[in-house]
Amino acid sequence: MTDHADTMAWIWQRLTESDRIGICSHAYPDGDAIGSQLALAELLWAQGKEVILMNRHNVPENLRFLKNWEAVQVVESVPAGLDVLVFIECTEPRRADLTGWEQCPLWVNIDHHVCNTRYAHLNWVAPEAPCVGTMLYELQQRLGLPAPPAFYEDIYVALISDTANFQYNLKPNTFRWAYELVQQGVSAEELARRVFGQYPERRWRLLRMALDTLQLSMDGRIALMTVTHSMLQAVDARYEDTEGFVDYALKTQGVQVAALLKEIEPSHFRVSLRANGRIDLLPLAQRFGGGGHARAAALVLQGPWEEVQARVLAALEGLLKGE
Ligand SMILES: [Mn+2]
Repeated sequence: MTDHADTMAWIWQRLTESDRIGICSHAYPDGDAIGSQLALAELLWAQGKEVILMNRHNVPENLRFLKNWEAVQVVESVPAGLDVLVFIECTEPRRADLTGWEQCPLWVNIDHHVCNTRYAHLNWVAPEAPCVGTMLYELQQRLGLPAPPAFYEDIYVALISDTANFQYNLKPNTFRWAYELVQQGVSAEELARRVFGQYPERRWRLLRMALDTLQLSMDGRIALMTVTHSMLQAVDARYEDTEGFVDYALKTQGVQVAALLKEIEPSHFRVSLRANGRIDLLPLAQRFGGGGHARAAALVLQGPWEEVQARVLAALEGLLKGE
């Protein structure tokens, strides 16, 4: 495992030398994004720092129990006058979907995606980490930084979000971190219930419609599912309500790759890809301007549904044929 001790110490030093610190994450933030933003903020607040937390989109409803979640602002532009801007979980600055970031004099990039372009002045990229949250936990532990109880909860939520409650990204360290966080007083069952067990009814109405679209191709090795814009409107649902839907497609006997086509705006699809086994989705996602991890990647496509579906299917067939 790469030793990031110097990088994290250097980043922490530069942060503590700054007064106004901005922390942003990617568009449509998830549990790792929000948990990691709040965790880093807790460490900096403990040092008396001014921290501005911001994202392009709101905190998902199921995470609105985390301490200080209200501090995360929804903005289109990074405010002026920051000393440093930290990008959490952004493979490239444009993943944050914010303007004005170029004005900030110092950029810090903390991420665990292997396809990260190392765009910042200070880059800490740890593809071996199951989530960004555990990177920040390592920073806190190694530097012996004081942290409030909320810090450990934030990290745990990041960890269960990116592992889907310990189904993916499981290495020995994953369990060591979980063990240590529970030892710190984190209530694992309570947090799992909060994050995965309190969904609004509209999610199930949407899921029912989405499951109706499930179709298998290539002798059942490829599964495709769709959530159209009109489905979202029919149950007054939003993008975050589709979180985890693609897993149902993947968890079908014989399926090796699954795709969920999410029509966020008319003819504007965000495509989530998942793979079982040794398939690497990343090159495919990158060919379409997307990114992610080997077994979980995403991309954006424009066009009518039939066309988008045909392109995704052709790409996945090519992948399985080894083209
Ligand atoms: Mn992540």
